[in-house]
Amino acid sequence: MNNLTRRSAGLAALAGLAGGTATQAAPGKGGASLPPIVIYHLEGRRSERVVWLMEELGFPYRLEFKRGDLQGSMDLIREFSPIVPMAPTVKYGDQILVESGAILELIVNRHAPGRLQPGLSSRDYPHYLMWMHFAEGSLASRLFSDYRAWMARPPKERSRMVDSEAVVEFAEAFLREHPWFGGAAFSAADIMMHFPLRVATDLNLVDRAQFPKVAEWKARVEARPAYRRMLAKARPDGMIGSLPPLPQHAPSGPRPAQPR
Ligand SMILES: N[C@@H](CCC(=O)N[C@@H](CS)C(=O)NCC(=O)O)C(=O)O
Repeated sequence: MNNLTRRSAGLAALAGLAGGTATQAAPGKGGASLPPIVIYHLEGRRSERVVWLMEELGFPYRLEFKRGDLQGSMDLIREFSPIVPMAPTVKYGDQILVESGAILELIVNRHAPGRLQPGLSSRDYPHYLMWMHFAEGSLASRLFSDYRAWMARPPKERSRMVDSEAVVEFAEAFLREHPWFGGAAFSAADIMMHFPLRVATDLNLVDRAQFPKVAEWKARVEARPAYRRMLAKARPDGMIGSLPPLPQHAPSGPRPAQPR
């Protein structure tokens, strides 16, 4: 596909196939005014986090993707940002941004003070910040490295290292004590944690039945009106192009003892 055809595909996606535009809303009280936001998106992938956040906040955005066509959506991203084509890629005013966690923190901190995160001096804030970063830094990274390794060679026993089961168990243990990943209230940390915790069970990396608190939390966040609006706009035909689940997850239970 040449550049002109790609551009036409992009325009077609914008005109007809791409998701909707949220209603205009003023940024949170005391927040800076929001520049135009364009979210380059892949259905069912991490870019949903940004759409979901904007829906929670009632902030305007434009969504760019080719409905039902992950490759076509990827081509739109590549055309816009060839160096590191990833979803999400966000046009924030005239700046191009990647990394969903950074994008969420930027929007919340700069444009929605006091919303979707605990107060800076609250007891919940350190946990909130930890989960904001744990989602990609430790959880998603371990899930996908286990997935690749286990696809190549199914495991016979648990790893001695912190594995998929250990990182999901950490989340389960936290949810035994707190209703949300930001502590007392729903926050951007719940938005960050949703994708990897969904992947953990959808790809059969862990045994769903072993993590009832995660399952109950997942049902609660997925019932939120903003999540439902995100689905309608950003995943209108349900999940497409899923990776195949593992035929079996690693045996569960205690990790083998560390070698001396
Ligand atoms: N840590 C990044 C990860 C972004 C990422 O890897 N996104 C996936 C989709 S969920 C992607 O773009 N994959 C395409 C590729 O790696 O070629 C974030 O949280 O935004």
